[in-house]
Amino acid sequence: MAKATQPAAENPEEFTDLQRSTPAQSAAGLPAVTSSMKHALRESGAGRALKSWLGLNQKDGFDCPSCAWPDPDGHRAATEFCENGAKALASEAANRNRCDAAFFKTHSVAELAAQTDHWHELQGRLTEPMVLRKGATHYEPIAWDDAFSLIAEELHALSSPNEAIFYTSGRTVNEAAYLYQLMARRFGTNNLPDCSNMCHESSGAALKATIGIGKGTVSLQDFEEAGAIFIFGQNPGTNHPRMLSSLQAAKRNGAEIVAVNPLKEAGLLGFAHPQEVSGMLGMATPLTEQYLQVKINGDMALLKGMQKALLAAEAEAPGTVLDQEFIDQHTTGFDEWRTAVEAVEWDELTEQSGLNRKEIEAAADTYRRARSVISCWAMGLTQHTTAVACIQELVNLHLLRGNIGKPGAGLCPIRGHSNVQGDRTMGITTNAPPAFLKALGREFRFTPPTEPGLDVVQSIRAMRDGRGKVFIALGGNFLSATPDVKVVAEGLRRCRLTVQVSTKLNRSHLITGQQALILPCLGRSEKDGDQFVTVENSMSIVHASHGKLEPISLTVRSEPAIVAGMAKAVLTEDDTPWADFAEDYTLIRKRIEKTVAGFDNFEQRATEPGGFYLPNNAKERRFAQEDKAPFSIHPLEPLELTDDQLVLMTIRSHDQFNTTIYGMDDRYRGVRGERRVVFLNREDMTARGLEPEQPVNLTSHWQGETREAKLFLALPYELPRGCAAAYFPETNVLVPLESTARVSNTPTSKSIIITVEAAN
Ligand SMILES: Nc1nc2c(c(=O)[nH]1)N[C@H]1C(S)=C(S)[C@@H](COP(=O)(O)OP(=O)(O)OC[C@H]3O[C@@H](n4cnc5c(=O)[nH]c(N)nc54)[C@H](O)[C@@H]3O)O[C@H]1N2
Ligand SMILES: Nc1nc2c(c(=O)[nH]1)N[C@H]1C(S)=C(S)[C@@H](COP(=O)(O)OP(=O)(O)OC[C@H]3O[C@@H](n4cnc5c(=O)[nH]c(N)nc54)[C@H](O)[C@@H]3O)O[C@H]1N2
Ligand SMILES: [Mo]
Repeated sequence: MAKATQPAAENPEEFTDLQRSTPAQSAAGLPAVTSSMKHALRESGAGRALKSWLGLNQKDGFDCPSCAWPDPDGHRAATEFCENGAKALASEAANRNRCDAAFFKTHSVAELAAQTDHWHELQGRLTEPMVLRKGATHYEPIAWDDAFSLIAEELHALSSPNEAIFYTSGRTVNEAAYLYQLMARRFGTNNLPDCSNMCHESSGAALKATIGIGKGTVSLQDFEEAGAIFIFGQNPGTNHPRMLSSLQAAKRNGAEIVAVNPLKEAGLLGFAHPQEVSGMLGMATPLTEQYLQVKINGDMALLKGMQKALLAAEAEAPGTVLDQEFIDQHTTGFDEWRTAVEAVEWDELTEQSGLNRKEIEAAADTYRRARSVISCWAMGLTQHTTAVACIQELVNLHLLRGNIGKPGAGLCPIRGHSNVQGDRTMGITTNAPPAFLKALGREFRFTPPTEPGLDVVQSIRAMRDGRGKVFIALGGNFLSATPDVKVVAEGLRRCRLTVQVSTKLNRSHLITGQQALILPCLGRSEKDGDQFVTVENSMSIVHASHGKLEPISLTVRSEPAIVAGMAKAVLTEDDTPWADFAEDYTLIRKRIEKTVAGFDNFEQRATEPGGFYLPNNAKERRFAQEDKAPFSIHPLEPLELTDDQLVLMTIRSHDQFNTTIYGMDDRYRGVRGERRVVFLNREDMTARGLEPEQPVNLTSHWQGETREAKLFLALPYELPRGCAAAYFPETNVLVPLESTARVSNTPTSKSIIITVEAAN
């Protein structure tokens, strides 16, 4: 049982069955449809699978639990789903297997911890509340009320409310999130870390300081009107497949598309629409005009290069390139900023971006020629030390030609989890705006704490150091999703109690505090009596979601009911009607309406077909500083590497949703049957004397510390020299806890400095 004591994400260090083929040149089409069917049928009966698909993203149906891409406003095809949405749903609807009391009686925690993430995924849904008592080897059943009493007892035993940590993952619906933050704040803490801390926190921080709102400014309509679309550090073919239909439509309307990515991702090269005949037959629309294979972390140099080229073009033909009226009316700091950009040398920019001057100038030219430009980005920009600065360089680029707040233009951070943006709107944040805290205090007659709470990285430190003693998670898989897994495991084990509100088994149920609870909840696809819930998508549209499937068991509860149950047990002096909230979500929505801006007439507007938009000042060109957006000045900050070091980005395969491993294939990249692979440039392999498929060990280097992940198969792949890629969460052991983005404190999961050695 030596393995079981390992903090897991690095386990098991065994190979499965690698098969390779040529990477794909386009995404979706028939293979996507057949692949979704395969997953659905394996996990549940044909009837349940079909029913779940029919309810997905329809106007009276439920919101897809996979990504946060919005649904089209007008006509929806009977199958408005994508391959990976279907997989997410198949996973949630799974009813072949169950993790019930008998399951936990058969398998000890140690035994379960030695299994792979993929095996966990195949065990089906969690169906009843379970407790792991002090010193026990197995989980055993516990009544809901006893579980809530245990939580109350442990929370009351703390010497300060700040010893409790309330984590949220981004699938949690608005109503549950609202109650959860209220409970934490009434209990007395702002310790509300969330998955966003590891995800788009850098985007929020960058945008808030410049355009005044931490969200994007575009709608689906803008995609139809865009003159050009730039896609930085995002792999939509896998992670936001429904975005491909919008890109295809944009392209047909004449938009030029530019991709910026160290990897040639199939979904950025071409798209075969599965709902069109030509797409089904595999005839793909080529998507990108220009594909810039930037070096990892080289985007800032590229963006500065583009800015420099635009300034030069303006100097050559004054009045034709920049939108001077916009700059004068809506921005500040242009002159200082221009001086700083002009001073940067081209050599530095080409060296750091890995692109030549012609390529950069061509990208600038596409930007200049377009009447309106949208820029999209995801984790390729947000998980670096300089992430916030880099995103602000992108804002600078948009300010130059007024590409914010006009049709077909804007900034578009593509969110991850389906309701991560909604959770923030509901107050899941360590540092809530004073106006919100004030409204909350007034509505519920208490004084909310104002001291900022602990984010993900700070929470890990607190648990490691014994300052965080009770850890409660509303969804997610904290152990496997966070950096420096061994430290996280040590921290969780030090806790007195860890609590997971979850749909499916994961490692955070297996590396626990001295006592642990599993509280199983309904999935979004399931009926919750006759109640509905609400969510907010990546484009600030709030809408209702109605579950359609029969609940997996009668002993699971909804997320709002679980949070209300906990709160009622914990906050005994409190007159908040927690039990009523659990019975009737309209009462929660009334409170949201009274305390969160933009939710007037919430109940009615939520049920209108398609929902409603939240207000967005940036769209009206009312920005951060007295309605103006500052130009931001940032120095270039290249990563310092020695000759033998590479930069590793940790990315998602096609068959996973974050730490949930649906399958072992990464179809578009031509890799099947194996996840322990590392993609390397061929010449970097030769320089190290490595053969294709040779087993290697990875060592990360951070301020004199090293971390190891053993046994990966080296695969030659088309990516810039000095760059490497491997899958998350297998490589999270390599991410140093203290290596985070400036300002946002997001772990630098895309800039890990490593060396690669042959394993023997
Ligand atoms: N099916 C599926 N859908 C998902 C998820 C999932 O796991 N599976 N996860 C959801 C979540 S929470 C999120 S946040 C999103 C994530 O969506 P993505 O951000 O698309 O996910 P990653 O796999 O992390 O991909 C990052 C992309 O950035 C590129 N990249 C890495 N470093 C750099 C860099 O320095 N510069 C540039 N320009 N590019 C870089 C990589 O090559 C890769 O293509 O997807 C959401 N949707
Ligand atoms: N190295 C590296 N690390 C990363 C990243 C990376 O790119 N590289 N990406 C980061 C990003 S962008 C993110 S968002 C985080 C993700 O971090 P998390 O959100 O914490 O992780 P997930 O894997 O999405 O969580 C999956 C678990 O959520 C539970 N779950 C699923 N649906 C529901 C539901 O409806 N309700 C409830 N209560 N539970 C549910 C299931 O039990 C499942 O096992 O990981 C981050 N970690
Ligand atoms: Mo994310």
